[in-house]
Amino acid sequence: MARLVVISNRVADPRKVAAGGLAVALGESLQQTGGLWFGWSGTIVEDGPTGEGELHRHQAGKVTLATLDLCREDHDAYYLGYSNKVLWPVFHNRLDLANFDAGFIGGYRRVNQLFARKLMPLLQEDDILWVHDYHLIPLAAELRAMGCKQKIGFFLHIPLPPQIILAAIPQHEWLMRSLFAYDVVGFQAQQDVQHFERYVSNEAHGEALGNDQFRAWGQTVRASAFPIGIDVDEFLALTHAKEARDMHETVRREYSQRRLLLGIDRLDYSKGIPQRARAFRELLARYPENHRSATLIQIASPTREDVDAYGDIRRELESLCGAINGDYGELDWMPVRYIHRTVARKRVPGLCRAAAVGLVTPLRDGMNLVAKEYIAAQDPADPGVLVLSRFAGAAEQLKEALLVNPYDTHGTAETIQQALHMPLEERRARHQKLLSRIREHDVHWWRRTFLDALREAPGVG
Ligand code: ADQ
Repeated sequence: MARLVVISNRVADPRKVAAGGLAVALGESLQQTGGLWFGWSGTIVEDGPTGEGELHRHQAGKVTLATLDLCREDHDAYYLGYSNKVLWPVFHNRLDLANFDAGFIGGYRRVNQLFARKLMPLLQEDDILWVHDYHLIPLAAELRAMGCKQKIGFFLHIPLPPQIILAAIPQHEWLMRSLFAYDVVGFQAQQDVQHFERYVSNEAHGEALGNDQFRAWGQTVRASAFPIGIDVDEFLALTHAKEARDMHETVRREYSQRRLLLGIDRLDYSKGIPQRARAFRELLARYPENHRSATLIQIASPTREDVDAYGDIRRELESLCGAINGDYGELDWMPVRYIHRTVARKRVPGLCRAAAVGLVTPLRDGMNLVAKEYIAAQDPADPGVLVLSRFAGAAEQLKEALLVNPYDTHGTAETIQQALHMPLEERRARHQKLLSRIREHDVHWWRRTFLDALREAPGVG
């Protein structure tokens, strides 16, 4: 079978149990097939020349990790700038947080060109390449310009916004045109494919040819939804392992008289954490029966702290949690436990299992794997209830969750109350269906269907 080459902004040792969507999802996949994983090393070279970077290679089991240093100027424009101040906010419908500084695009192009230049000599003739996420949209176009004939697939982990929002990016046409240098473009949800189709027909004056084939700018690409999943068996094994059981025990003991609600996220404005806290406050205001009982544990891991909007969300959340505890707390009960930290991955299932309600309420999310992890961690005999935002890609699949509009504080509070009072029979029935859905479309299914589609693509060679 052809060697798999994965390219993503960050590279993680697939043998380590790391926190973070992509590392979790791809690690095991690469380890199984063997191959090359290429990306930024995480090292920033102060005062280094732009468009240059030293390449490092490590062997991690069957996988070669090839990583590249970036100089400060390139890193700041490519990563902090264009990726995280333009593409991330706009793709999550947050034009208000976007900064269209004209200086960012140069760094973004330069780093994509650098990636292409350093990757080319490492490629073998029958490799297949799988590029990940918004940092690297133009990578295939750069590789093709250098003569790369191998099949190249792209997977966007975040949502594709509607045409009218995408068009706010000054370089939107260049970005979308870059996607046509790939053989297969994968999105998380059907809705993203619809946005792609609208853009192609209205903005690029192209057309949908049927069978997920799209034509524009004289090129054809396949674009389909490949919703990412988790490794359900691995997560179940983690759930039953000692660390998770100990965590479960500790939490159960500490909160023995309480009903727990749990949120686990990166502290990102897309995750709707302040909105969730407000819905929880509304629950306490409307239903005093929950006083001294309902307790929200919110674990939010630090992320992208060099970007201003992340400092703002942190301050907002801290003051909100403080206010809720001040208004409703008692000497023997704090309604919100807010923890600004990453929990060890081995403990996450224990926390999930102890929570009567899982709150996954992003304002916008490509998929959201926490929703799937919460389901996998439940005790089938007495499962908790998942409250899920309709704006997460996961909502297209997880229809038996209680879906909410996270902007609607009142509606979300009502749904949380419903979740807290759901009869056991209904909880079991919903959980059983949800579990079979995440089993059917797990991470192995995702990898297989994407790579099958890429292998079957006609290719340019
Ligand atoms: P992320 O936005 O990072 O990923 P998500 O899908 O929620 O989001 O994955 C986060 C992972 O990190 C989960 O495995 C979760 O358990 C873990 N995690 C999050 N916060 C944690 C914490 N405080 N402590 C410990 N572990 C924590 C992007 C997209 C998503 C998409 C994924 C995968 O934004 O929409 O689902 O990629 O494609």
